This record gives sequence, C-alpha cells and structure tokens, in this order.
Amino acid sequence: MVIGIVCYPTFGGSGVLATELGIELSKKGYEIHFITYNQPVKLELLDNNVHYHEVNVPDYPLFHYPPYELALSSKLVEMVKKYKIDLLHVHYAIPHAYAAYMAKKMLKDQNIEIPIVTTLHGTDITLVGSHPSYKTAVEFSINNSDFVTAVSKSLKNDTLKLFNISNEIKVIPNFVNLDKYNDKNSKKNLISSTDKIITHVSNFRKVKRINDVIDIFYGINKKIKSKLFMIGDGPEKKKAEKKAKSLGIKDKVVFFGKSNETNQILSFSDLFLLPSEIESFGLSALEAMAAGVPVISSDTGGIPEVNKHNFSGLLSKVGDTEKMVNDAINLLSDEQLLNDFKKNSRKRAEEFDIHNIVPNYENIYKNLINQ
Ligand code: GMT
Repeated sequence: MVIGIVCYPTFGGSGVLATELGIELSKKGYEIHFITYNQPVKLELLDNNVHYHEVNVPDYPLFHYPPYELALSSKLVEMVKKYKIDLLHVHYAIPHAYAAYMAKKMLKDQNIEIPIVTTLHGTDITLVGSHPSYKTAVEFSINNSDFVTAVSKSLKNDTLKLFNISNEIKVIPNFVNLDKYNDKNSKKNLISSTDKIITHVSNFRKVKRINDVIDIFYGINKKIKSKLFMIGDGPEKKKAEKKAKSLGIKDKVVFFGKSNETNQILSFSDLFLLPSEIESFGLSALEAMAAGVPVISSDTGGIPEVNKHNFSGLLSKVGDTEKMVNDAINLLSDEQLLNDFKKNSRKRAEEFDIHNIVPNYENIYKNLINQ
C-alpha cells in the first residue's frame, strides 16, 4: 500500500507525530511519501520505503500571500499519479484537508479515486480553525474527508461544539516510540549531580503560558537546588529570558532553542512542566513520561487523558502556579515519592506505545481502500 502524508515539517507535535507514523508504517512495508514544503525535521533518514517531495510555492509581485494550498493540491495530484498513491493522510486540518479535497476533485476528473484521512491535532480546531476567517472552509473540508480522527476525546468534543459536523470522528490518541527513550545519556555532566532538573519543551507560543513555567521554576528554586532547561523556540522566548533575568535566576535557566537532543535531556530530567492554557493532547508531556519524567501540568483540554493525576504527575487549574509550585516541591523533596512517580510515568506512557496505536490507522486505510 502506498500512503501520502501531508503535515507541517516543523518541530510542532503534529509534524513529529506524522513523521513517526510514516517511519513506523515504512518499517511495516508501506511505501510512504511525505509531501510538504520542507523535509520534516524528525525525518532523519530516507530509505527505499520513505520519500519526500517538496512543495514549491513560486512568488509573484501580485501575490500578497503565496497560495500554498494551490501549490500543495497540484503537487498532491502529480504525486498520486506518479507514485500510484492509494490514500492521502493529512495532519492538521488547515490548509491540508482543504488542499487534499481539491486534489481529490481534480483526480476524480481523471477517473482516479483517492480516499482522504484527516487527523485533527488541536489549534486547527480550537484556536485557528474556528476563527470566522477560516471556519467555513475548515468545516467543509472536515465534512468532506473520507475519514476523520482526533487526537483526544477533548478535541473531538471541541470539534463537535465549534463546528456543524456531519462526519464521524474517531479518537486515536497520539503515540510514542518508547525505544527512543531508553537512552541513559552522559549529558548529566552538563550539570552538578545535586541539581534537580526541571524541563519544558514547546513552540513557545502564548497558549503554552511560558511565563508560568518561569514563575513555577522560580518558586521551586527557592526551596530546591535546581536548574530549568527550556527546549524550543517561538514568540514568547524573549519575554521568558527577560523574566528569568529580572527574577535573578538567569544562571539557572538554560534556553536550548530548537534541539534534536530533547530525548537525551529528558533522560536525566526530574520533572516536566506544561502549564498550558489550551492543549488538545500535550505530546511533549507524553514524551517526558516515556523518559520516566513526571509531569506538573494544567488540566486543560486533553491533558488529563494523558497525564494521570497523582500517578504520572499532578494537575492543576490553568494559572494556579502556586499549587504547581507546591506540588513540584512535595515531589522533588521526597526521593521515594519522586521515584514512584518516575516509574509510574513510564508505565503510563506504555499505554500510548506506537505499536499499539498505529494499527488503528492501518485498519482505517485498509477499510477505505478495500471499499
Ligand atoms: O497548534 C499547536 O500548538 C501546534 C500543534 C502541533 O502541530 O504541534 O500542537 C497540537 O498538536 C499536537 C500533536 O497532536 C498536540 O500534542 C498539541 O496538544 C496540540 N496543541 C494544542 O492543542 C495547543
């Protein structure tokens, strides 16, 4: 079976998830074609089963915005015909589901049928998708996909609340490749062995409440000798650096930027912070748990479906940084309790093992293609 995958090639969770899915499918014998504007950041190796096709978007003085979805839909038509792709799986509805629908229509004109699977990831529904400027087209492309999945029950409910959906939506949670988190890396030499390591990974956007991450660490650090590792980059990073400086903890907060060493850093972290405002799933929290790192998080959106309160971590209302600080200090100051939570978080992550989740997508593909 030949599968085309459309996603954002960036560090964000939907791109990471789509890449991991493609690699896992290729290992199972599927021929995989990634079609996007850059090679996905996590797609290290291209082997004979995995291909990448760049969507080129020529500019023109008349264009204020280069029409990416037009270039993407044309590329999809070409690639489906050239490689006899059986099915397109698009990740993040905007503009991928819409472009895939246009490609499907263009191919139908040439008597080629191609099923489209759309996976909803989060802000394509909650933040951006439901904006009046996009809502009509997003609703249309969800209702005209051949199959729709959402990464959490919370996101499915948000979709049904925010849009007039006539299509079924199946919840298939994100997954993690646990083999990638068994590495006990020597990076521990970066820090003095007595420091507790607190880590945060995100795209540093407003929804992640980066200021809360700094405030929570500031509160922890008053009682616990610790360091904060901040991985990722985005619009809120500068403000976070300024806040760390103004609180006098600049030397205790390390900003790594976009890093391909997240797994190594997680392998010696003691706690992960995710105090998001909005979060459909929280893939970064699942990755931390896979590395045996307990999570202090807010209870927004799909996070409670991932981070099990009082088992793999502790949850609080959005913005309740005081409780998050107290929960963190209670965990970090009791070695036995911390080790129990570390073991539990790895156990919780095993419930999202890639080998158990990916067959759900395979079944969808097979049903659609054999229809
Ligand atoms: O919208 C974003 O913040 C980016 C988006 C992405 O592409 O990473 O994140 C969403 O998809 C992830 C993968 O399914 C989820 O783990 C994130 O929770 C979700 N982000 C939000 O809902 C804010």
